[in-house]
Amino acid sequence: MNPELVLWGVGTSRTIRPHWALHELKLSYTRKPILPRTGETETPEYTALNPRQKVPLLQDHTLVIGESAAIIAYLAKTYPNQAASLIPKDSETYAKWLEWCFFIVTELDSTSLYVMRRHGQIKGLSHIYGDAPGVVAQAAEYFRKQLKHVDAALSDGREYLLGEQFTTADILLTTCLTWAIDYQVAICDSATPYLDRVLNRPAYRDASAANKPG
Ligand SMILES: N[C@@H](CCC(=O)N[C@@H](CS)C(=O)NCC(=O)O)C(=O)O
Repeated sequence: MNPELVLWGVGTSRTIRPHWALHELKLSYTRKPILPRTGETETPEYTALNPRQKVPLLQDHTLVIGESAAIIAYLAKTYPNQAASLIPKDSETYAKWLEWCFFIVTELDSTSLYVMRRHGQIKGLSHIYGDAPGVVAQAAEYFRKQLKHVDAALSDGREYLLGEQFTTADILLTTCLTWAIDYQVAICDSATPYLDRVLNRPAYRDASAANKPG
């Protein structure tokens, strides 16, 4: 299938994920730089596409797909190229990839960082969802506890989360690590050289530019 890709959404740790995957896979796409909580996700045009009124969202011909982790997994499966496939081929590594992706999205993102975002004061949305300093402190502590599993994996010196291959799990992990740093949550030691490696990927730099509003 020839890609005809349109990506909606910029400006957040979630929206950069599909921009990054698209750049890794060297796919050209139309960028729709709408932002959350500006009313842009609530227009009739966008609501018809995504009744959940969230970004990011990808259109590929007639397919419409939301959820950042699902979008990048879809792109990886559908549009691998010789330089990058972003998804493991053999079934054992594929199973571990699935495990890491779900772990990162549920434990690091939704249960920890997003709770801090909703209820915290640092770049947070407590004016909408309520101020809850105790909950925010617990979420940060929980993030640090869950990060020990990442630390244990990266401490064996592997280049990427699944070994030698850079995958969408690295995109998810990196965006959670930079998000945590932004919230002044200390990350584990092994994540520092890891971040140096992944943040220097040309596709990441291009995606950061593409993820900027405007
Ligand atoms: N689990 C979803 C979360 C999407 C999400 O919450 N997006 C936020 C921006 S990061 C949004 O669109 N918020 C709009 C709103 O709440 O009005 C994903 O990873 O794509």
